Amino acid sequence: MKRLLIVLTGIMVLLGSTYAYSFNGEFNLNEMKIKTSTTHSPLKVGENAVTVEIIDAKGANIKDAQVSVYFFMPSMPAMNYEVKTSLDGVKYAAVIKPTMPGKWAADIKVKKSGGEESKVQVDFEAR
Ligand SMILES: [Cu+2]
Repeated sequence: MKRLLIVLTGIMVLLGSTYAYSFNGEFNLNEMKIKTSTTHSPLKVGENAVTVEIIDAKGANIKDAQVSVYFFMPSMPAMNYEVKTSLDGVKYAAVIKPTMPGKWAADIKVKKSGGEESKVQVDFEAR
């Protein structure tokens, strides 16, 4: 019984560390659902292709928004970069380049056509 608890705790810690700093996520923003993803998890120092998918309340992809990714190191505010995305199919794609390993955050900025800009924050790690 005790061993089972230890194993379960170990699994939870592992899952926690995998999920907490992944760029992959799903967020609610106003009436939209924002899905962020990358093929590398965690991200690496250097170039990483990332995508942002925006889905409206009816489940349809929003494809006419302006989407940019502002990413920075919360512990080193001078390290900050912003990239615009371009629509690739139904997703907005960009390449982001964390310049050193550690904890980063990205503001996913979404401006719907004729609307105001809003954003969600993704915490991620680069290794
Ligand atoms: Cu830094």
